[in-house]
Amino acid sequence: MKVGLLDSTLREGEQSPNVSFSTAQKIKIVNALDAFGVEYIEIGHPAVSSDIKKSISKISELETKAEKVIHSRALKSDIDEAILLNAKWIGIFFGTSEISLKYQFGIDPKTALSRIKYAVNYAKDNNLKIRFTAEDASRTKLSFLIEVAQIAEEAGADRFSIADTVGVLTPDKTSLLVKEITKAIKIPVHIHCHNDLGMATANSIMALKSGAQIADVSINGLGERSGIASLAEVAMILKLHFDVVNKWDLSSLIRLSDELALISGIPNRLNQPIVGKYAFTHKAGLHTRAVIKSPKSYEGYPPEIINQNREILIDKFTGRDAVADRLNRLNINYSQLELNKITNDIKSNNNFESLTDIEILNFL
Ligand code: HCA
Ligand code: CU
Repeated sequence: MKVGLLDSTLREGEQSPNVSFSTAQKIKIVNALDAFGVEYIEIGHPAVSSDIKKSISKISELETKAEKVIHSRALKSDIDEAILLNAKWIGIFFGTSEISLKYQFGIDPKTALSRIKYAVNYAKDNNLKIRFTAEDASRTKLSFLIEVAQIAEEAGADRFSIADTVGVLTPDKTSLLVKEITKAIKIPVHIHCHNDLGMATANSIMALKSGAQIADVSINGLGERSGIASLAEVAMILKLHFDVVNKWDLSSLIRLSDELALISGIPNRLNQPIVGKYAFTHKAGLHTRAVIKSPKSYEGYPPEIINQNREILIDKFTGRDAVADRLNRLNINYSQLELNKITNDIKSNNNFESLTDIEILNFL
């Protein structure tokens, strides 16, 4: 499958409540994303604030393998800012649903089409590469969305992005939508999925499977409200289940995620898929016994791929094998009789927290 990722941690991610990155933090994130290997990095929307504009100007100077995209409304003034910042790629967005036309712009569909055409034309005349996004595409009447996509293509857009701005798509609806749009235009299609129903990752994967070429993601899925699709999830699924050739460094995912949790102040859930502390922690006696024999028993993929730790808890759920495994790791000699006794003692201990090595040794 020929696909790629656009990371929007610096733009969409910074729209998370109470999150703001310093320029130094943004530079660190850009370098880490570039080392990971994402194909595009959205570096911010200059019109939002003067400090965002300053950081975009600094980041624009960085040498990266990834293409950097500057975000912009369909307004001459926004596009001019991007030109002044030496943008190569601009991401122009315009809300196309009836709700957007009525409440955001107060205009009719014909006026919307002419604004889109003007903005894309203007950016093209200034030699920018353009990704045009139909904001709220998922709630836009399909016939109008197709008109929008075709006008954007005609006016010179290089890419067309479908935004599920309020996260209402399902995987089957995403697939149908992407198929209709890819049939109607020749330029590559992108997908931007919000996670309001917890389906951003599934929808992004379905979009790529149905003909979209780039999926928008952010580290830890940060973004407005419940955020967007998570980089770790989309990248892992593509690597495990699809024949992707991209050279993404999966082993850096945990570090990226931990660092972002720290600087954003938004921690991962402990049981977050892939990057959560418990993603490879085994507890029930039956599970731990099987995992000690073969980790595959209760792991869908090996944690080693992403430098994640495997943990086997010792508590009242524990069986003899897990205790023996832990004692062996600690280089402790024991008889079968001792092992039985420790296991029984641990199982009758009602503490709900799992035991540390020291606490286990105290049972000897
Ligand atoms: C926004 C809305 C947006 C835009 C996506 C894009 C969305 O916060 O400006 O320009 O590609 O979800 O529609 O994030
Ligand atoms: Cu968004």
